[in-house]
Amino acid sequence: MKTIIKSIFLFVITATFLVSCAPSEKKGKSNKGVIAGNAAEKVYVAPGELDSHYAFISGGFSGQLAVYGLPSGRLFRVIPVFSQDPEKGYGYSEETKPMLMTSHGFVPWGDSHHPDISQTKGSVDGRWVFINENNTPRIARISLETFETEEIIEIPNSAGNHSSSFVTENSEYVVAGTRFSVPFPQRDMPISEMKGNFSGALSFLKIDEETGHMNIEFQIKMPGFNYDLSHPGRGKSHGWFFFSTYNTEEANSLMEVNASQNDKDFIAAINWKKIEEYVANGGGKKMPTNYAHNTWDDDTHTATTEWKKEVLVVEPKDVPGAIYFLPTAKSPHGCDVDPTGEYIIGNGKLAAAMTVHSFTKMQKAIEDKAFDGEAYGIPIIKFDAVNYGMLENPGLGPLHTEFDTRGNGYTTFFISSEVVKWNIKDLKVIDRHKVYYSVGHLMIPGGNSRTPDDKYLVAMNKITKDRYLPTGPEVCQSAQLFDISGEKLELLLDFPTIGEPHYAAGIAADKIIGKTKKIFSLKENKHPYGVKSEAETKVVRKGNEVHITMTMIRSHFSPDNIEGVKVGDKVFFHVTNLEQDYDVPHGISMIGANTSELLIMPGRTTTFTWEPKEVGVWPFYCTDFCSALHQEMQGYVRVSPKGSNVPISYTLDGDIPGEEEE
Ligand code: RUQ
Ligand code: CUA
Repeated sequence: MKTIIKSIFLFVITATFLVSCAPSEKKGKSNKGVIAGNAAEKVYVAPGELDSHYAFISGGFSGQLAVYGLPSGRLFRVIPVFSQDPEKGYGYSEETKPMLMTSHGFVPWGDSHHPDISQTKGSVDGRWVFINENNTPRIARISLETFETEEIIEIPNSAGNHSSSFVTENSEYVVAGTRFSVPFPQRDMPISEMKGNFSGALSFLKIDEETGHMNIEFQIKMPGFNYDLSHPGRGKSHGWFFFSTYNTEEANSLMEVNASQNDKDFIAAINWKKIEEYVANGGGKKMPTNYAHNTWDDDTHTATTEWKKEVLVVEPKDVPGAIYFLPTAKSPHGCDVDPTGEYIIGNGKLAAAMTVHSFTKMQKAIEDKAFDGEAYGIPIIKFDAVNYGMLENPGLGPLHTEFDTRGNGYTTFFISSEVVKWNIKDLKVIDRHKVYYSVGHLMIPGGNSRTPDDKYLVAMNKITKDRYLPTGPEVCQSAQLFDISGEKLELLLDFPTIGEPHYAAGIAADKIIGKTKKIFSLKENKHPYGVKSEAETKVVRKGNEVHITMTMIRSHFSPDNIEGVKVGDKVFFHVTNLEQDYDVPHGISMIGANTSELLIMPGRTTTFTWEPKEVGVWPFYCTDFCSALHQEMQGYVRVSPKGSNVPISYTLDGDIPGEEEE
């Protein structure tokens, strides 16, 4: 025990030393002059030109997903996913609130980690991005037509949904694996009795080919280890999924020591095709549960929550031959599969060497029953029978690996702050490059596919220190762009990111550009309060609710004068943007409304509520500078005392909307 504490202590000291000495090293290797000039040229996207790639970078603790261009590093958009976003009214408007519903109630924040783009035949296809939420386990699907979150599904029997949301090569499944083992199902029990009594759920969500809708097809009730990361097999290993584990010790306290006892943990290899077959033949048990499935309807512009009451649970012992453990160097973090599907790489963050397993050897070992005992009934394959080899002393603290099409892996090293390029076949380091500092994930566009688009590599760093102008105690989070087309890694650019950039997914821009949506068709607007023209606008009282059916168009609201509202009323603004032009949203906000503005896209209807507390004449206005007369885009609501008899009336320039034509 003592020696372990000591070695962890040393490990941390080394880490601190390396991080703190990095700046001077950087200064010695100044980036000025001709080289910097070349790098500048490589990232320069001239005014009016477009980037060649999209990068979708997770916001980590911001809960969102940010869209950048490569190579420029320019930020285009923050897509709200798991957190409320007042800028876009997401999670504030009545239509989007159900997106954030969970079995714990309305949860306004999430921790987003791993975006992954849908695939067809082993290549990213630009239809959807999936991203996991770690804290209140969920997976979201974002449309790459609208760049909006269309679906969020909660994952029951799970906690810390970290080994997620990776997609198989034909988008058959997206997975969710629990990082924290928990009682399954949840129940009241002493924490100290965790060992053998907690479980780790690995969930397989089927993706509908047409709509992208997710459905939890089955959950595998695994031993109570921590399932950290995962990647699908591809090519020859398609049909398998690999999950790294740590805390195979099943410790429940002082984890930094107690979960680092075993010299090896496992990569769990799951033959999902076999389990799929078992389930198709009636296998598995339906277990009662309760979770939210939130879907966005693009016709009604409204999200709804469906409550799911059961989940199909598969016990490993009931599907012999479907699950194996591959011993892997100490507490692996990343679990990555190369583009051919042959090599499975365990990034053992506490080990001196990286483990490279061979899929071919794994199959042979299974055939030969080359096992080394079992864990909870799951066979452990003999290390030598599955291991292709070790990458010895590549650096300190390996976390994640991505690949190019030329047989190379690129691994991040958190402690030694570098990206290392190595050849998988000969297990030899080819090049290494410092990053600033303490890199976590890295991304090569199409990196989780059979066809990486391997010109650029983005390193996502945890610490920035002296790289940017200081902004108080916290410096911005940051990514660094490398050119990997040559033999050596070339650092091109630093650019700041939103929140903590956990992971990213990249894709060539031309796979998306042609299909992004420009407007929502007003004709097809099926929102219950949607209207097609100003003539249909109205204000209706229902008890103490007042429903305003309003329109907006350059440069006025209709109606823009409303009377008859009383203190104690709940006022609903159902607002339709009548524009049918690209890039002409309007906004609306009301003085004192306890919610955000709405930002409404052309053809859309969106709702916010306002509960006036004071009598008076209160203005509302457009919040998005939409036209030369944007400042004139405004109106008034008259609020009378409770019990007053001012009748409901509403006008646009003295006319009563709806009566103009008569
Ligand atoms: S983690 S820095 Cu959430 Cu993917 Cu590895
Ligand atoms: Cu509409 Cu400003």
